[in-house]
Amino acid sequence: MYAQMVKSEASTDDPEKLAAFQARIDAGEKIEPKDWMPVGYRKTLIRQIGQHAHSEIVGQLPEGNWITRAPTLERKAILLAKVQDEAGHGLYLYCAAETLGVSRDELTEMLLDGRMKYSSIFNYPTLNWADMGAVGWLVDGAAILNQVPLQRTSFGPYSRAMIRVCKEESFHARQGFDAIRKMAEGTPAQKKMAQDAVNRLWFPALMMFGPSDADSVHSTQSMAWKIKMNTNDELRQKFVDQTVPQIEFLKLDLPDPGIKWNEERGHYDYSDPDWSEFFDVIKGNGPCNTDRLAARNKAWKDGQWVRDGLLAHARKKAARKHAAE
Ligand code: FAQ
Repeated sequence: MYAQMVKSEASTDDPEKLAAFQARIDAGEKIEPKDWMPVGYRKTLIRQIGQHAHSEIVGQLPEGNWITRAPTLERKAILLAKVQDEAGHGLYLYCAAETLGVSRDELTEMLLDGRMKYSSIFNYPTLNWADMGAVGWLVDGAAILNQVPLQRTSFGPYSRAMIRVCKEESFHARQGFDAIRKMAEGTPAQKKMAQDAVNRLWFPALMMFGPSDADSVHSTQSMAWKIKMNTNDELRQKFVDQTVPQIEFLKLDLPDPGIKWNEERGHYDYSDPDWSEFFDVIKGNGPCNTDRLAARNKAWKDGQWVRDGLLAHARKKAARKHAAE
């Protein structure tokens, strides 16, 4: 259905409509699902919102893995709430994508058979409890920096979903910082775990913002359409500038010897992540890609009877209503 829809729309991209559409974007108007939109705008949104939704859902796995091993009841309750929130974020985003004419089932199938991506960060393992702090602090911290500007994105349903998501993400980042702070201020062994978590997750967190601007395929068009509000490197720099003082506050060592304050630029210099590793991970060759997709495929298969039951119930209800009319 999605492929057919995109094909049938291609002919409508006439220059006058395109110019009028761009004028609406430039004037800061929101585009709503029933408005005319260029086929590329629709496709880009489906790709980005879909990938974002998948990231929220797959992103539950590395943390969900630690719910049963949280060190206290309080930490367990917090982590459980956070992981549930991520499921909710996925649902808001799938709903926003559905307004563009693609179904949640289609999106899920594209994730499961590898046609759609999810964030590279979730292909790294979470090895100890300090990783739960580092994920909340660094990964949700990076996600927030990307998502706050997206509250102003041009597509109405995406923008509104982001407003709800951002409220919860702030709590996620704070609980992560609190958990890592406890470890960093703890016993030497706990401090070592915190340092190890930061060292391992630093570069994968930087990669979340996407390839360098020189290698970003979509940024120019997406920014013209206000599907993206900043370049990848702009947000990455913001993340480094915000996070380095936090690492220093925690009295942990900086995870990159290249981090240095640059007076002239008014920003921290830092080393680039290993971009060959990034491209390898998004091709499916990261440490956990196979496990993550296997877990999602299993969940989809195991849930078939629930979907069948719900559909049968809905059909029965509709038939009863029809008979009564
Ligand atoms: N991972 O041309 P660009 C979260 C791909 S939410 C995988 O620069 P674009 C919350 C990109 O798709 C995290 N692939 O792409 C949470 C493209 O490939 P394609 C998710 C990546 O779209 C916390 C190619 O590289 N957030 O974490 C990545 O303009 C804790 C070229 O790149 C969002 O999705 C990557 N990191 O910019 C949940 C935010 N980066 O499709 C649970 C919305 C790039 O042509 C627990 N998305 N690629 O084959 C965006 O802002 C953008 O899509 C970017 C990428 C900035 C991610």
